[in-house]
Amino acid sequence: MLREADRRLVEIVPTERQLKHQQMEFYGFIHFSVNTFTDREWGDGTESPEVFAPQSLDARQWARAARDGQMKGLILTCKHHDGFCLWPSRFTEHSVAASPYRNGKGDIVKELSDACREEGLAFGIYLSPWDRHSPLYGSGKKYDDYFVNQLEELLTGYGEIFAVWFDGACGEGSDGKRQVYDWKRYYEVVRRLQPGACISVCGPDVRWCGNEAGDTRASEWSVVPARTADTEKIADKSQQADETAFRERRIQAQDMDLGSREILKSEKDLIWYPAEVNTSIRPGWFYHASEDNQVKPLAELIHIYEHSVGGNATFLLNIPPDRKGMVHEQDVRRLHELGEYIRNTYDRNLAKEAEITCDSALEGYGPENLTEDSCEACLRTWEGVTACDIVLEWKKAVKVRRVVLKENLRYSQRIESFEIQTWRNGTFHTIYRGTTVGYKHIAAVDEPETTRLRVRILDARVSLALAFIGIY
Ligand code: FUL
Repeated sequence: MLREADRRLVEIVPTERQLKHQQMEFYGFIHFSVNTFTDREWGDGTESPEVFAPQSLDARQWARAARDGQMKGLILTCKHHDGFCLWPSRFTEHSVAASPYRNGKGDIVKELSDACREEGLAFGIYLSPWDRHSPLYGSGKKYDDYFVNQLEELLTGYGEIFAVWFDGACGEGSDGKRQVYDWKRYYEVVRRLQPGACISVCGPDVRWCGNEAGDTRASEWSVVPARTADTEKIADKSQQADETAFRERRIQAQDMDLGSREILKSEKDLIWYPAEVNTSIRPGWFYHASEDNQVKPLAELIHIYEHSVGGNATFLLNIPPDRKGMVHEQDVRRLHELGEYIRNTYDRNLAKEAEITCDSALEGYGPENLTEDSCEACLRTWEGVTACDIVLEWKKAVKVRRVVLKENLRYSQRIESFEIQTWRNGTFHTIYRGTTVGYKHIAAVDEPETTRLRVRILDARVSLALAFIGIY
């Protein structure tokens, strides 16, 4: 049934750069700085560069571990809140150039960006706007100039950048001064120098999911009120002090629903602003030897992966290198297990072996398009047809553990509710109920044997544009 109010919702679609970013699905965070050596989470900016002394740093090892875990890119904390730069910035002395690392000749941004390219990974940068070392912090334009200079170094010296991650954390300078960031200017610099890069968190392209514990929303919408991208509000909700409790906090109840019809109906301005789920493989963002035995269990990582990538979000998992400059063997092993799980689980799409029919697809946009995983071909229905049945039938019974659905985001995000059913004793039984689909929904089911599976789309906005079905 067509609801007139839905029309303006489906007009909101991703930019090409947002679409490309969403297809990155799963990528890694590298937190590495003086904190690694002082055993802290937030440095205060007084650390001597002398402490920064990794003995056997191997960026190739980080990139290989990430690739083995099925990640498609890495984002490096080029400068964290402590202000220490992992590249020899021309605008400060507080960098690797003043450290014992490679006798002051090192450049970790270069090492990692090269390693990423060699391993076929995309490379992204994290540059903390909050800088506890710089005496310019809190001075207004002077600090902005400093920040922009550093941004320019990073955006011009290291090849293609896929993401620029601006943190919303805290913001107080050493003497209590606060900097009012010139976000507009920062964004212009990124757009000018790296037009393909998404600006995440305190930025217009990718939305912080609202917690650091890996918690996800059951219904994650990418069409949300424009005010969700307000940097002041993002900062308010970000970490205010260095505390474990914050890292463990889950999404607050009042932030669970960002994009239902109910929420959007009174909102004037809407935007496409997809979520990214960020968490660390260990309790902390930085490496602490005391956490070597607290690497997240495989089951937990699989859960987060399937509820983020498979819950209409991207997944940014932090893997912090240790003091030697290596990703610890426990983390390497866990990444390998996760990668192996993903490779094995999603290897053979049983939908390709089924006959697929749909009761209400448009001509030229039929169910035969559903096994090709792309935004080019898709299944569509007439305007006003907001429900449909897609039936898959096999000659020989199959075991089903995962059902993957994807919408064609070029037509926005439409599905509101669906069910998955299988055939038992002559009738269909519901084995799964879901709400949103968006980029991707992974449904975990446990169906021993079936010859038929039915995906029932029960409600959608205006019409349907389904890109893909995967049965595993
Ligand atoms: C937070 C920071 O304060 C943490 O140290 C970490 O970088 C995390 C990804 O973002 O806001």
